Amino acid sequence: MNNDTEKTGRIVKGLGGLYEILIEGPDGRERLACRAKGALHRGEEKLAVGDEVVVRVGEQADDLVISSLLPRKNLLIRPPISNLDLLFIVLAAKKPSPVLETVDKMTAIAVRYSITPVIVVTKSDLGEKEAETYAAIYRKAGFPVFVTSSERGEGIPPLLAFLDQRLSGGRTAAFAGASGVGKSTLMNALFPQLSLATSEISKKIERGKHTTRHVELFPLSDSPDTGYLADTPGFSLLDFEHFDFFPLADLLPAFPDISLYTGKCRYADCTHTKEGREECAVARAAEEGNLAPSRLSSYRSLYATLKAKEQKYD
Ligand SMILES: Nc1nc2c(ncn2[C@@H]2O[C@H](COP(=O)(O)OP(=O)(O)OP(=O)(O)O)[C@@H](O)[C@H]2O)c(=O)[nH]1
Ligand SMILES: [Mg+2]
Ligand SMILES: [Zn+2]
Repeated sequence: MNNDTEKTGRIVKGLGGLYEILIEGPDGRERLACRAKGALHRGEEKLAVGDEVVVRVGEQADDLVISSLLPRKNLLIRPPISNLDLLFIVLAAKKPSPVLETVDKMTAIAVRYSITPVIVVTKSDLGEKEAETYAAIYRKAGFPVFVTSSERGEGIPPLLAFLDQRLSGGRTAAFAGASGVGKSTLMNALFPQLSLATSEISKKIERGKHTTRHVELFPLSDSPDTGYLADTPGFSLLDFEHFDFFPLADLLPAFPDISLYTGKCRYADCTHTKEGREECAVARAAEEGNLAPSRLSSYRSLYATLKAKEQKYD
C-alpha cells in the first residue's frame, strides 16, 4: 500500500487494540495487521469482529490504520460480532446440559436483529434421547435444526451442505453457545484445516473451561465471495436486566412461534403471561402440544424481566 491508497476490508480478529483485516482484492486475499485511529482508537466508537472498515497507511509507512467504519447490518453484544446473517446456537445433549432459557434468549436476540437462528444439538452420542427432545422443541418453533456428534462424525455432511448453501455470496455466520458444548470441535469436524483449540469440560462441575477466548472469523474458501464463519467464546448468561438487548415492545415479534397466535386470544390486550387456556390461545397451544412449554416459560420470564425494567426507568 502507498500513502494515497485506501482499502476496504473485514475485521476477522481484534486483540489489545490490534486488528487483523482481510482484504479481497483483484490479486487475491491480503491479511493486514492494523491499529485504529481517532474516535475508533479512543474507543468512542467500538470496533467488532465482522466490521467492514477502511484501512490506509498511517504516519509511518509501515503503520496501517483503520480510518473509518462502514455501516453495520447488525451488532451483537454476546458474542461480540457484527454483520451476521446466521447465528448457529449450539447446545449439547449432555455435558453440559443446556439451559433452555438462555437458548431461547439467543433465538430471540437473533430474530430481533434480523439474523436467522439455527439450532445445533451436539454430543448426540452422549444422549440420543435428550438430543432428539431438544431438537423437537426447536423444530416445532420453526427453526432449522441439526443434530451432530463430532465424536462419531454424525450429522456433519448435512450441516456442511447447509453452510455451503447459506453462506455463499459473502454471507457471515457465527457459532455461539455455552462453554464446552463443542463449538470449536464441531468447526474442526466441518473444516479440518481450521485446527482450533478445544479442551475437555471440567469433570467436577461439568462445565466448559472457556477454551476459546476471542471471536475469530474464518473465510471458508479462497474465492473472493467466500462465506465467513466465526468461532466465539462460550458464555453462560444473557442478562436482560443489565444489558439492553431490546425493549419489551420487541419481545413478542422475537418469538415467532408465539406471535403466531396474535389476535387469537379472547382479549386483544392479552399478554400471554398469566391468562389460562380459556382466554389465551398461546396457553392453549402449549397445553395441546403445539408450543413447547419451555418456549412459553422463557417468553414469560423475559416478559417479566423487561416489564420490571421498563417500570423501573419510567
Ligand atoms: N462425546 C462428545 N464429546 C464432544 C463432542 N463435541 C465436543 N466434545 C468434547 O467436548 C469438549 C469441549 O469441546 P470444545 O469444542 O472445546 O467446546 P467449546 O464449545 O468450543 O467451548 P469454549 O471454547 O470454552 O466455548 C471437548 O473435550 C470435546 O472433545 C461430541 O460430539 N461428543
Ligand atoms: Mg471453543
Ligand atoms: Zn394470549
